[in-house]
Amino acid sequence: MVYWFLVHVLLCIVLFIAAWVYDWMQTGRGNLQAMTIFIQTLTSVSFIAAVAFFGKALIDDDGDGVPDEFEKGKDDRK
Ligand SMILES: [Ca+2]
Repeated sequence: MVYWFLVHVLLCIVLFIAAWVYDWMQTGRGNLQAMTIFIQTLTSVSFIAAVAFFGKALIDDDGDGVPDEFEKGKDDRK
């Protein structure tokens, strides 16, 4: 599920850049306003926090398919 979300986000970023380049080629000039908003979004606090969260969620040391971040507290209940 984490991988699916990451692939989805990456696909959207690649799609945006591809569409932006296509628009540049079609109109002859880059849409700097759209690119500025795109860069602002990528460097926003919430996006950085999301990337950090998914980076953590990808760590699964015991290999049971459940990210270790989501297993926190599980051992306490035993
Ligand atoms: Ca695990």
